[in-house]
Amino acid sequence: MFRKLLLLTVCYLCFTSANAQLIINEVLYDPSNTGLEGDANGDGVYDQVQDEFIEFVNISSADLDVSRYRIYDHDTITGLKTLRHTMGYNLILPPSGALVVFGGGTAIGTFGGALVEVDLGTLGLSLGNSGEKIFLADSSGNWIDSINTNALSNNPNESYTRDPDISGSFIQHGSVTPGKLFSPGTYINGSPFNTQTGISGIIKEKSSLIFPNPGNGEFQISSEIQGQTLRISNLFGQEILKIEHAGRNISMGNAPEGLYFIYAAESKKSQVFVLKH
Ligand SMILES: [Ca+2]
Ligand SMILES: [Ca+2]
Ligand SMILES: [Ca+2]
Repeated sequence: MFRKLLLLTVCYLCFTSANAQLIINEVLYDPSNTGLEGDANGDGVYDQVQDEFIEFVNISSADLDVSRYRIYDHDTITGLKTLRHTMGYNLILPPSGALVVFGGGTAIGTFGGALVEVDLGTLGLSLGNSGEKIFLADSSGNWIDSINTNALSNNPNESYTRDPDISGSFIQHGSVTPGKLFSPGTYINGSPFNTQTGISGIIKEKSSLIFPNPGNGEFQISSEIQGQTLRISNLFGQEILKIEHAGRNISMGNAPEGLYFIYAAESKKSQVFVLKH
């Protein structure tokens, strides 16, 4: 009987704004606590907060800037919406590109080339296992999408995903692919949504806003973004440097070696670059 229930398409309550370009496609609010079954972020540790995730997909036909989009849930006690996560800067999703937000920890894996965010707070996304309403808002606070997990709340120990992806109703992931409990950043079958999504895709754009790249901390920027406000962030969306009226030369100071995004606000130009010391 239980299995039969799993196979039923679950009725759910959600709204999607008529103009929504970003939709909720998969939610893991109750990762399995059996061994490492629930280790969705791939860091080798099960954590009921850190391994929660929400997967979003850009359903528009154009690049979508999802910087500073926000995730809320509905507090059943106060009746108020509670902010759970604010996206970082420089998050540009191509058409059909996916974005995954994990509750915490370290996201280890390719996740289909999706953009990946990790919440840095101790509470993570705090997705309730007993049902709640989860909301997505854009950077201006407009409500974009939501999902009501009350109809889904049966301690599933796996994600709920749209089936078919993007257009379908939410059902338990393992009822589509037995034994596969979630698919952050990919279709249910593991295929990437858009291979041009994420860091590898951005690098392939061959943008040359900053050079030399890789560099050793002292860079020059192209004339097309000079004079603009530049934001430089790490791969977790944390802004580490903001430069207003940028001149030709920029210094990364004591920033550690790694990959960074540079984002020019006025022209909405962005590029990944590598800092080496
Ligand atoms: Ca939870
Ligand atoms: Ca984990
Ligand atoms: Ca998925």
